[in-house]
Amino acid sequence: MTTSAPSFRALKDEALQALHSANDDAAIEAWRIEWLGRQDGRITAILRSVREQPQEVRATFGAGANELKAALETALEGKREALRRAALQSLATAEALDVTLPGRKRPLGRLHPVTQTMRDCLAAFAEMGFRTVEGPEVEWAYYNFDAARIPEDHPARDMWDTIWVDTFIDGQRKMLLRTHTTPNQVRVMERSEPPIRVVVPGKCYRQEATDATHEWMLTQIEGLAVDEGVRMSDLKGTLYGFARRLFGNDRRIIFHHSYFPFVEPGVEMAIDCFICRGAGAECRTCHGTGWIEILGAGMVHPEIIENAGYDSSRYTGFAFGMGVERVALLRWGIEDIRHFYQNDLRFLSQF
Ligand code: FA5
Repeated sequence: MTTSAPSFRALKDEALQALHSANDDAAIEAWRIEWLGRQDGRITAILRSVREQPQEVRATFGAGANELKAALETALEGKREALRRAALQSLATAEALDVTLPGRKRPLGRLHPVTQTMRDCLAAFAEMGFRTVEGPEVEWAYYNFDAARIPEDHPARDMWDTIWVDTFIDGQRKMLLRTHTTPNQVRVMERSEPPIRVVVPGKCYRQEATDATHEWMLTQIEGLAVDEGVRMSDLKGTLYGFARRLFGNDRRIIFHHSYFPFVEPGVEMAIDCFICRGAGAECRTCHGTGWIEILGAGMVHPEIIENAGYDSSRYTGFAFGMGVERVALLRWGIEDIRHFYQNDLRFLSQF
């Protein structure tokens, strides 16, 4: 093949034009193979043919061919660089930050009002020397009922009240979602020695028709104090102290007699109704009584003290079981307990 100097220019023009219209990596690579490929590239073929040129033009031909190769290599590098820059440019545009846009608000979470109330209650009892411990939510019928002197035929055991776990042991259901935190009285006494002063918070479950003051899932705090010489007046003093701390001095409280198989005597403590202040016969919250019950309490039954292995002539104790949702209703003047578990942020974010 003999190629003259002017045809080098034509080749160069042709090559550069082809390179110009190659606009991605694949097209550029195809161009490189066509022109500069080591095996069959067109420039490589020209360089191989230098030897075949007549003596008198060989030097000029060789120089022209090398110049053409160098020009195409430079153009190739330039094209690659231009493509890299264009890619970076479009990335910069696509991912550009507009620093003038207003920031996106990240809402802060907060504790559920029942959790806040529970912590405040536990703190009030901690100040009076009560340690917080916990017990299981799925409980044995033994601790929930038998050990608390709730006999087989007690209505609290009925399917209507209790949510049983469908596991049969000796043909009977023996596990349940605890209906109260009272099983922890026995659990704590089994593993410790007097003096005892504990509070046990936790969720409880009952098959309950819900209304403004009843939910089927409720949170209780059980309190237990056992020592020599613990008296009913200690129970009342502790609960008065708690009520003042949570509700202030001007809130009125009342104790009246009640029956729970695990205490003797038993009481209920109620706080004056914040909605009707005792004046509303139709009040949905207190049902016209003027009082909202927040807890059951009493002196631990001597039989339970004995069953724990303590001498009931030496040791006495008091216990209480408080509904935390009821306390939360009262402190914020909420008219319906069911708001707490409907997950409506318009309600929950007010606390
Ligand atoms: C009990 O659960 C006893 N274990 C309390 C107790 C403990 C008495 C220790 C004596 C000694 P009662 O079912 O009354 O009792 O519930 C206690 C408190 O839990 C109530 O005063 C109320 O504040 C709350 N409570 C009960 N049922 C519900 C319910 N369905 N929804 C919301 N709160 C409830």
